[in-house]
Amino acid sequence: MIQNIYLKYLAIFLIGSSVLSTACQSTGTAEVENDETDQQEALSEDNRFLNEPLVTDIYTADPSAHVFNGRIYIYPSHDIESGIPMNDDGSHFDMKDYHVFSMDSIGGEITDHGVALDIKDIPWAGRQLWAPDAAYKDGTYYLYFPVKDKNDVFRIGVATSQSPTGPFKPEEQPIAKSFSIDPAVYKDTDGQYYMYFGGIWGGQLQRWATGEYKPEDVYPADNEPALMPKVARMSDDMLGFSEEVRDVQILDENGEPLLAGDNERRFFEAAWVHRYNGKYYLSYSTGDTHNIAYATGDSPYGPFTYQGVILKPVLGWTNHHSIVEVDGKWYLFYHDTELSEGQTHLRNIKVTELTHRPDGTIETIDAYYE
Ligand code: FUB
Repeated sequence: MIQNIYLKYLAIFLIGSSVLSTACQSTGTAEVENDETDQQEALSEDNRFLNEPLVTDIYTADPSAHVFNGRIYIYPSHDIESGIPMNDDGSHFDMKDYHVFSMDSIGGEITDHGVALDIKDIPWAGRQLWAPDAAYKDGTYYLYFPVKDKNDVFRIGVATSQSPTGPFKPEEQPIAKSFSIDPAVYKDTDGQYYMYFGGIWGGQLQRWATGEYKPEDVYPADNEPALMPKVARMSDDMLGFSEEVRDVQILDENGEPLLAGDNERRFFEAAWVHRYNGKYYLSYSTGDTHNIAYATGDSPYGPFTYQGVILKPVLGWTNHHSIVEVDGKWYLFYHDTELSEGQTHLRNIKVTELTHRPDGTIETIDAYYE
């Protein structure tokens, strides 16, 4: 997950130059000290963050926001200092529990409801509780979460509660036929629920290209279609899939799949779906180019056609978001690393308004202001 040289380019970005995205390739740890110096300088020169952290006493990331019974609930990752050195598999993201937060309105006081699920209570879990999501159906709240199993393979689990804030009781086994990371569960207007998931690199999606797990990291060539996020309709009991997992196609303006070498636009992780004016919007992180991008389509299964960038790179390496409507306005929940002054694995959640233009396109958000 981490590519240290990004910090150097981030400093350039902060003082007004463009991010050199194609240069964001890992060169190991030799440049860390210089990179950190650059970032400190960038931070001290001009603190121009568009929004403030919502939570300041613990580190939080990957915010999945929902409105349940008129209240806003946020289901984030809970970042901690793991002491594990950074690597491209994201081993330093070694999270152990989830907290749920709530607010009665955007800008209102935020409540931390404490630990909602602890890794020690998940019978099949090994390590690394990554980005979760939640859903509600028929009186039960469902928390969906990715975690490595005891063989170090990411799977997606589910836990249930009668309360949106938990505590959540995990099922004994991961969701059958689930794999990789970043579950996002979307409820369609007809009452059907769909789970989108997947993430490359540390998220292991590339290991499932054949439909079975292979421990080698094999990626498509640059001129081949990129790895796509996955989708499956949820079963009535919300504890599993009711169909085979499918690819979600993301197409370019010519109707061709985005290519693996199209790092500026192709899917990396953090899929999210919302519906606006009858269109389905699939948004996601482009990972090593650090955007939240989006594509639109006419069905929850896609295909989706690439449209543009919702959120430009933030302070930190990862970019991960959710989009939710609250009282007729749309909001983007996201994270950056303002509180930890740029430490990639110590993030903080934020929220900002999102605007759909009359033609349905979304205004690009810059997480810094001029
Ligand atoms: O928080 C751990 C991982 O970092 C998430 O699962 C990814 O989406 C990235 O934000």
